[in-house]
This record gives sequence, structure tokens and C-alpha cells, in this order.
Amino acid sequence: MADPYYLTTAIHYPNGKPHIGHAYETIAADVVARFQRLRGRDVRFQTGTDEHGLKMAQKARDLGQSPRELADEMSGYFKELFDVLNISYDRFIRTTDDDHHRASQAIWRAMEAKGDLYLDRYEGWYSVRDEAYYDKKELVEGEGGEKLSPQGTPVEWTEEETWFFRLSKYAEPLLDVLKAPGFIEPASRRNEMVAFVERGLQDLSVSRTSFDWGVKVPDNDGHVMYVWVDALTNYITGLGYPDGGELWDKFWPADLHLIGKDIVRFHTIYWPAFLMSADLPLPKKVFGHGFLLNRGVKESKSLGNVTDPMELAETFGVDALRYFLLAEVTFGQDGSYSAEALVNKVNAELANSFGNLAQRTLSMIAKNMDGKLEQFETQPADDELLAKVTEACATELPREFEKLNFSIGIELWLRAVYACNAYVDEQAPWALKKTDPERMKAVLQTLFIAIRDLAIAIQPVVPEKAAAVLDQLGISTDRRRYADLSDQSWFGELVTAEHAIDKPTPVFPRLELPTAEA
Ligand code: ME8
Repeated sequence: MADPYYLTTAIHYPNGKPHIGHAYETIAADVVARFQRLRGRDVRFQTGTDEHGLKMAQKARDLGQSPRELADEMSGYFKELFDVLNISYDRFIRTTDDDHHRASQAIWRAMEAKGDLYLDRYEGWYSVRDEAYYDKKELVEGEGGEKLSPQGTPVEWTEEETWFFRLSKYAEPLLDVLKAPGFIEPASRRNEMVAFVERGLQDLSVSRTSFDWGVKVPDNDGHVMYVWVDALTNYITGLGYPDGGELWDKFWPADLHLIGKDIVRFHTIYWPAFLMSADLPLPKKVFGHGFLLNRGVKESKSLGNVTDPMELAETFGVDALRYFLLAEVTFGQDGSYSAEALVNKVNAELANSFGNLAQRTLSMIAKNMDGKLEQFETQPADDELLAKVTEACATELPREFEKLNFSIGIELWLRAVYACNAYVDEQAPWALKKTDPERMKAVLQTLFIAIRDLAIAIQPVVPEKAAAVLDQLGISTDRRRYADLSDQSWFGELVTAEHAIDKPTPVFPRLELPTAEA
């Protein structure tokens, strides 16, 4: 039985169309999902939209829509984007789904049964934008002297009757969880969370009476749950909580919650506390990735620098976008993007290096060998090259991807691509054609094996393009797992099957900047 692996992204606020940050997080998660599947694990991958809360209600009111209409429309854009980006999710969850309301009420009841929920009055500084109350000492002063949350968003003095969750009770066990190696990554985000708990935890206000767009508190209809209680619960709704069943038994606790750095507190303090209260096991890892900036600047409507990820995908291609985001940004840190940087990187690394390698090699095999492969005698240069490629594809890239060091893994892969190109130049198969045709065949077949391994290894990042290369090589779809990298038996099969390579078409055409950008 394959080892199960459950990963999730944050669920996205559909109070507007998806932006590049949403695309970035979901692409990264998809790379993990595909990578783990290629390693032979039984993967479940969930993403979706977070549709309740004041922010959604206010936005809908501004637009003269009902929150439900806004959620339906915008959630559709997220799903469409993720389908275009080739996101291999198993469930796209919407927090307005019926089973999600049931799950949220069930976890509420479990926390209540534990004695962790009580009704009281609340007065405090509330940020609608962050959907969070802040302590007076956490507030900062804006340019005009106004009070702002630590995230720089406006806060309002708010008073209401509310249910509280006894977060304070969980300080000690939470410290143990937070300090456990590997629970929060990158480790640099851990200290901040530990310090937050060590400063002392206050009980958390977990219901609202000022609006009704949310999950109703059981037996207390005037209250809806604080949006984060229901939002976090999505991770277990998707596995059949509270009924249990096959998915639940197999996949909980989650292996990875992949989220952005701004919501680490919710995932590493509140969520574990809710789960402990409900006597449920905790997720194994929470990874807080960095933010993506547009030429170093945060995107905002007022600056007019908002990029539509759908447009980027249409202009440059899905795999070019996926490759650029993963190869360019050190995962865990902030990163910057621009159309120029994307075009330059993709042209240099995919079109000119890997694409050209595949195109040249396959053309020569088609032209000079009738597209047929044979067994061949290797020379030390061939063995050396294949050893290098195997090391990069079967060991180095997987080792780094396992740690979510995508850019390092890709860099190591790229070095193997460069080694192949250097080998082509040294061996000069076009010259061997006249001087030593047998040796030419051996060189081209060495390259064939190298390209196969390079294409298999990079599948999680550029799934469509890698598949196109593997199709041209004639590698059957059940021979594309990482375990197939070290298996040479397939080669004999290809030979006896009289596999012939057709004249190839380039898989990675060179990109050009649209004229307005050039
Ligand atoms: O926070 N670069 O939703 P959200 C990279 N609904 N990532 C970014 C980003 C950027 N510029 N901007 C946002 C929410 N993100 C909640 C989550 S989970 C139970 C509830 C990331 O739509 C952000 O960090 O504001 C988060 O992980 C995700 O996008 C969704 O953000």
C-alpha cells in the first residue's frame, strides 16, 4: 500500500479575482503533489475558497450583490484559474458547501463539550481587513496618526457579545508543538510564534453578532462563527469529518499545510489549539512561504500594478509561468517577478538549454538512425555523463524538493542539462557521422537516456512540456515515475519494440515580450 500524503493550500478569499500570490501558492503546492505522486505516494491535495466573513459581506454590499452571488462568481474565477494552471487538486472546497457547515458545527460542539467555549462581552480593536482583533499594545500609528493593526490595516473599536475560546489554556502544550523541529518551516518563522505564545495568550473571540454571513453557531442562531474557525476547519471537512471513513483514516493528520507568511499565526497557534480541544491529531507541518512582489513592489489596486495570473499564463504559457515562479524564487523568502525576467529565464533555461538539447538530439536520431535505437557500447565519457544526470535527477532534485527547496533542486537539474550540452559539443555527433557512425549512435543514445531522465525529473514543475518530451521519446506513461529513473530494463524493450522516433517538433519555443512591454 502506497504511503498516504495529504497537503493543502490556504483557502483563498474570493472577494476579488485571484492575483499572482494565489497562483504562486497553488502552483507550489501542485508541484509538491505531483512530486509526491511520482515518488509513489498516495496523494490527496485540497485547495478552495474561503467565502464567509465580514470582508466578503462588505464587498458584496459595495457591489450591490448578495455575498452568495459574489462568492459564486469569484470562486468560479479561482477554480477556472487553477484548472488552467494544471493544478491537480482532488477537491476544490468552498466553505459554503453543505458538508463544511456540518463539519464546522461539529468541531464547535467538540470544543464546547470540552468546556473551551464560553459566552462573554468583547471590546477591542478590530480590523475588518485582517478579520482579527488586536491588543492595544500591538497597534501601530499610521501617517495621519490613525491607529493601525501590526499588518498596517485600519482598526475600529468594536463591542459585542461573543463566544470565547479558551486559547490561554493551551499555551504550554502549544509551546511544545511550536518548538518541535519541522512543525513550522522555514525555521526562521518559528521564533516569532514562540515569542507570541510566551508573551501570554488571551482567549480568542470566536463568534460575531454584527452580521450573519457565516456558519451559524449551534443552538445560538444570533451568532455566526468567526471566519477563521470555519476557514481552518476546511482541512478536515475535505476528509469527511465528523463522520470519519476511508479518507479520514488514511489522510488525517495532514502532512503539509502550505500557506503564506502572513497567516502562520492562525495555522500554528489557533488551529492546533482548536484541534487539541477537539481531541484531534495535529498536522505534521506548516510551511509559510514568502510573498511575491511585482518588480520588488507589493501589488495593489491603487498603484495599478496588479497582474492577472490568467493573462500571464495565456501570454507565456502555463509551464513557463510555473517554471519561472519555482526556479526564480527561493521558497520561503519573498521574491520578485516581471515579464522580462520570466522571458529571459525561460528562454535561457528551457528553450535554449533543455529544449534545444532534446530537439537537436531527437532530430539527429530521426535523421541518421531512422529513428531507431540499438544497444550500444559505452565509453567513459558516456558513463560519466549518465552518472551525473542520474545523480541530479534521482538524488539531488528529489532531495531538495522533499525539503521544498524548489529553486535549488531546479538549479541542480539545470547543471545536468548544461553537462549534456557540453557533452554534445565535445562529442560532436554531426562530425562522427562521417568519421565513426557507430560512435555517433552511442553518443545519441546516451543523450536519449539523459533526456529521458531529465524530463522525468522535471515533470512536477512543467507537467505538460515534460510529457510532450517523453511522448516524443516514446516513453510509455507508466514508465515515468521516479522509480523508473534507475531502471534500465526499459531500454531493451524499446529496442525490441522497434520504436522509431519521428521528426520532433520543438517543445519549448522561445518566448517574446509582448510589444507594449519590450
Ligand atoms: O489569507 N504572494 O486568504 P487570501 C504570495 N482566506 N502569497 C500571497 C500573496 C502574495 N503577494 N498574497 C497572498 C487568506 N498570498 C485566508 C486563508 S486558510 C484556512 C484561510 C497568500 O486570499 C496568503 O499568504 O488573503 C495565503 O496563504 C493565500 O495567498 C490566500 O490568501
